[in-house]
Amino acid sequence: MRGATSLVELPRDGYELWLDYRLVQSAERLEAYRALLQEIAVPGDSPTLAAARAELQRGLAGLLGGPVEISQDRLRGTGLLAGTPQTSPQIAALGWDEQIEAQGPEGYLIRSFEVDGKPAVVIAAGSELGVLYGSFHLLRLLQTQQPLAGLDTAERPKVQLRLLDHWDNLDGSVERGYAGKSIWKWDELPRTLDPRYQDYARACASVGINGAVPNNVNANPVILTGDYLEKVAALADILRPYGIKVYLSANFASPLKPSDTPGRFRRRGGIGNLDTADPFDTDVQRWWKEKADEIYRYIPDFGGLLVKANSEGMSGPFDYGRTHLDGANMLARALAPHGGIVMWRAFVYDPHVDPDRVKRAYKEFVPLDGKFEANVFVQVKNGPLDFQPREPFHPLFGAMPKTPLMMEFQVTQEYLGQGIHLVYLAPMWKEVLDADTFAQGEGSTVAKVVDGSLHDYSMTGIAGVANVGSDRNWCGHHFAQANWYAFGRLAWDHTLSAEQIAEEWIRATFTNDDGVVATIRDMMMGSWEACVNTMMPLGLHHIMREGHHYGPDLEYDAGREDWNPQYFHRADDAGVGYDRSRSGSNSVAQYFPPLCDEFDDLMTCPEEYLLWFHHVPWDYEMRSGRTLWDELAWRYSRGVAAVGRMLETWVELKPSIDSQRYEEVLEKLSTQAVDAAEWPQVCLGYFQKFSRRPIPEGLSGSAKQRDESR
Ligand code: GCV
Repeated sequence: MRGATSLVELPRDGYELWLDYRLVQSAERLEAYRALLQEIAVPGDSPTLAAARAELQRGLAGLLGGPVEISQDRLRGTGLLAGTPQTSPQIAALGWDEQIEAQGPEGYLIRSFEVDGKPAVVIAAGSELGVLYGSFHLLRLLQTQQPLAGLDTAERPKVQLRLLDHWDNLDGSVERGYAGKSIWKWDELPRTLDPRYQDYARACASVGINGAVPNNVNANPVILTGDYLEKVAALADILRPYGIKVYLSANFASPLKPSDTPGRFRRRGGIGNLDTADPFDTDVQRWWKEKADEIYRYIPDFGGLLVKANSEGMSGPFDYGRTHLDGANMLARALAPHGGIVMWRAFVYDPHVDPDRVKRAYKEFVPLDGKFEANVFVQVKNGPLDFQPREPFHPLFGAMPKTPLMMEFQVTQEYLGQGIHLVYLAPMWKEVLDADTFAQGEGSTVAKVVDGSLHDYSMTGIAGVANVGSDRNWCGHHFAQANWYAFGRLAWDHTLSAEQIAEEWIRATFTNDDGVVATIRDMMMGSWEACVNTMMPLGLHHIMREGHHYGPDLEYDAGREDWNPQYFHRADDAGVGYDRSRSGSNSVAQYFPPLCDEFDDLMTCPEEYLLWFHHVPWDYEMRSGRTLWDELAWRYSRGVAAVGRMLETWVELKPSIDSQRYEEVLEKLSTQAVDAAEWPQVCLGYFQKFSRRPIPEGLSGSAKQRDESR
C-alpha cells in the first residue's frame, strides 16, 4: 500500500475529470474501506460486466492505495459483490428479486450485507448496466468519503433517455464548442480508435448518460453514407458496453441528389439519387426506409435520428408544403420496425408565424399534439428563445400532453461566457425543472412533464448540448466539467439539489477538505446569478455580439429583425423591455393560469423576468425601492462584484489546489473579471442614451466598489 501524498503536490491536468481516484484522505475512512473491501467479485464475462470490474479495480486501487484482489466467479471472503441474480448465484441466493425488479432496467441496490456469513457490500441489479451504474455509485461514495456501514441505497433513473448532443462537424470543428476540436476523429475512424472514446464512455456512464448524438444538428448529410456509418459503428462498439446508444443528426434533404440539397448545405449536396425530399413522395419514403435498414445493419442497437428542420436555413418538410408532423412521422415510420426514435426539434422561429419570435414554436407545435407517431419526441429547449442566461421556461412544457417532450439543455456555455466564465449551470436547470407550469393545477412542474409523470408519456428523455472537446481537460475550463457532471446527475434524478451535485463533484474532482469544499461550492452556487447580473439582468435577453455571441452588443443590425438586439430590448425614452403582456405581444397567454396573469401584471411578474415580459418605465419603482434604472445599474454592479469575489476566493484557495489547475482557473477568472466589467459599461452606456439618468454613484461595477454592493 502506498502512503498518503499531499493532494496539492499531485500533478493534475483535468483529464481524469471526476473519476480521479485519489487515495482516500481520511485515515479513519481509509481503514474502514480497506477492512471491508478486501476483494471484489463481479461474476460474468460480458463487456459491460468487464467494464464494471475494470472500473472497480482501477477505482479501488487508487482510492485504497493498492490493488485489490478480483474474482470473476464468486466472493470468497469479506469484500464487494456485484451482479444480477442471473450472473451471480450468490446474489440470486439473497432473495432480493422483487426489490431488484422494482428498480427497473437500469436501477440497482447497494447494501451492506452478509454474503455467506461474511460482511460484504453488495451491488445488485436487474441488468448488467445496472451493475455498472451501481459500481460508479459505490466509487462515488468512496471518493466523497461516505460511510459504508448500514448502506442501503436503491436507485433508478427518473428519465429514460439521457443524451448528450454534440454539435460537432465532420471536419473536426465544433459549433459553439470552447474546448478545442471535436473528440471524434472521423479521418481516423474506423481503424484507429482514440483511447479517449472509452474515457468519454466511462465519464458518461458514471453519471448515467445513456445516449450520444456525435454530429451537429446542422447536419451534414454525409454522416448517413456507408463510409460514415462504418465509422459510427466503430464508435457504437466502444460505447455499447457502457450502456450508451448512438443516435445521429439527420439532414432532412439527405435523399436528394448531391447537387440538389437546398439551403445551408447546398455546397455539400445530398447523398441520394432523388429530385425531392418531399415526405409524401413514395420514393422518398422508400429511401428513408432503406436508409434505416442500412443503419441498423451497421449498428443493430442504433437509437434514432435527431432532426433540425426548417430552422436557421436547414431543409425540412416546409420546403415541399408539408408540416413538421409529415416530416417527423415519415422518419418515424422508417425507424419504427427497428425500435428507433425520432427527436424532432421545436427550435423553429419562422417570422411568418408571429411577429414575436418567442411565440412561434408554441404556435407551430401545439396544434400537432397527439398526431405524432408513437416513437417521436418533440425536443424543446428549456426556454422559448435560445439558451439565454435566463429565460422563463418554454411554454410548450405542459401544453402537449399527448406528445412526449424531450428537454434540451445547453451544457456548452454559448451565451454564458463560453470557455472563459466560471458558471455552474445546475441552479439554472433546477430553476427550469422546478418551475410550475400549472398545466394540471399547482405542482405540475416542468420536471413532471419531462419525466412523464404529469401526462403519462410512453417515453421520456432529456438532452444536453455537450461541452466536450479534445482539450486535455475535455471542457476547456476545469469548472465546465461540473456542468457535464451536473447534467448527467440531474438527467438521472432531477430531485437532486444543485448544492449536493456541486459538492459531490468538488469532492470527486478536487478535495474532501470540508472547508475548501464549502468555499468552492458557494462560489459555484453564486456563479450563475453572477453571470445573469453581469450580462442580462432583470429579464434582458439577446443583447450579445453577433455571430460568436460573446460580450455585449445592443445595436447591431443582423439584417433580420428577430436577431437584432433592439428588437429584444426595445429601449426608448419611455423605458426598456419587450412588452409581451396582454396589451403587447401577449406571449403571456401561452402560459397556464395563474402564471399568465402573474406574468401579465407588472406588479406580480417576477423581477427576474420583468424586461422579458414588460416594457418598463425608467423610473418604475422596483421592490427594492430603487427605480428601474438604478436597479439595473445595481444588478450589473453586483454581477461584476461577484466575479471579482470569485477571483479573490480562488486566490485564497491557492494552498489547497494543485498547481496546474489552480493556475489555469486563475487565468480564466482573471479574464472573466475583465470581460465581465465590459457589460455594465456597454449596456448602461447604451441605455443611458434613453434613460438620460446618471449611473448611480458607487454602482459602476469597478473593483474598488465591490464591497459596497455586497
Ligand atoms: C446548432 C443557436 C446557436 C446555433 C445552433 C442553434 C440550434 O441559434 O447559435 O449555433 O445551431 O441554436 O440550436 O440549432
